[in-house]
Amino acid sequence: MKKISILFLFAFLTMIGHSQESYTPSDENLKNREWFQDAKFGLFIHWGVYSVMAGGGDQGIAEWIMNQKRIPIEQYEKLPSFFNPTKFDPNKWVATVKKAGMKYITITSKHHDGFAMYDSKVSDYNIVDRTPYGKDILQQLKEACDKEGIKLFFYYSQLDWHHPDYYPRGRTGQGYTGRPQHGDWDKYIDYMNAQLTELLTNYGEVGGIWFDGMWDQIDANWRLDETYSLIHKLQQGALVGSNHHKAPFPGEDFQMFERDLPGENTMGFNQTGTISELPLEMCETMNGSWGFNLKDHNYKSTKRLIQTMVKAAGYGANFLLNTGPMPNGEIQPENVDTLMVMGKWLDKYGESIYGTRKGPIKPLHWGATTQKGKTVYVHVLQLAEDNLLLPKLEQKIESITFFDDGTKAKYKNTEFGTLIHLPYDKRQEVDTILKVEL
Ligand code: JFZ
Repeated sequence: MKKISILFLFAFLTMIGHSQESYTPSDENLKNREWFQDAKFGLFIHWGVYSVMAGGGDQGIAEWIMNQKRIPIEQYEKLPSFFNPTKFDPNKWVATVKKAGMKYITITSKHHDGFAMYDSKVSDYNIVDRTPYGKDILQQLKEACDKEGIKLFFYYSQLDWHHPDYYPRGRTGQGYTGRPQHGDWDKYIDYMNAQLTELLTNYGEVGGIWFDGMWDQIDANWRLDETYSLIHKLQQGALVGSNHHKAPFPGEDFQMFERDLPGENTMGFNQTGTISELPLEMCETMNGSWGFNLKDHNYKSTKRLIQTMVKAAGYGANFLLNTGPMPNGEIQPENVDTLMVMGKWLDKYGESIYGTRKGPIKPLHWGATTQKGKTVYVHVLQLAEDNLLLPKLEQKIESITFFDDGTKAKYKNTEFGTLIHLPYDKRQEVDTILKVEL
């Protein structure tokens, strides 16, 4: 009798184990979430045949050019025949990533234009079958990443401006593409799941899948449960995240914020404001575009980018910084320069970022805190006053020192918090870091 009920219980547990509604991440998945939170800094890569158009002389987001310029599929399909990145050197990319202090790469496997940057057997609308280059970018990059211990994540767009069965259409890809006004939605989801199966089967262990595009029609029947189960079945450790700008759905392993710090909504995308208990990640552009844009030279300063990374870390969030490689396969020199400056900063101050979690004080106008064990790193990013009032901590402070020279900081505990004296000659241009020992 006991045996039978245990058997039933087991059968029941395996059943619910496959549904993401009651998703319980595997041990491997939980381990990778810790790795992810320790990693803190990654490179986002938006690369596709759109890079050939380099934004078309507009300041806009260059990977959207098909939709912005209303280019019919029949014409857009010529772009792959011009795409020949003879200077693509995956080892060079990975060397740059390492020097920048980044621990992982997230690259577009298929963006909204529907073009696969890898050797897909499900559709010939891919880099191997349609371009003179004829080689699988993802495979080469994965090999280079494996050699250097860099994890590789795949961005995948659920939204598709090319596939006829992406029907009914959503907010974008309407009217100009030349697709018939009918289609079989479920066939499209099957196609997407088949491509995801390729991505999770043919490239060894991947970091995870970074979904985007659900926002095109948030209420469509995406069959998320099935897709997320599939991914977790194929690779238990793979982390799933989605840029739907909503609170995370069951089956997701991290939450992401697009061009905003967690909880902020300067872009107008992130209305919900929910910050979940999952690992967090914020993605950001270096200029205004994700894909390579020849016209947009409005680069953010390294000071601003480092400060954003620090604030993100103060929320416990990773910083996924984007570059859009050029059609010849090289990363823009301006972006490489930025990455080198960030890498140099991290060489010196990485201890206060890598392996930390959000600190006891949530980011405030003056900066942010991160924490590792009994050490709290107080990052002072901007302060006009002579003293910083650090809000009261739960634990007693044993000592406060300046990160740069290890000298003791003068401080006084008050009823509002700890008043720390910050002499001007101790201040750093980007981030004055104090080490607070508890
Ligand atoms: C999305 C993509 O559209 C974009 O090309 C890039 O890949 C970025 C990382 O993610 O960005 C969005 C998402 C949602 C909207 C606009 C851009 N939106 O809701 O209008």
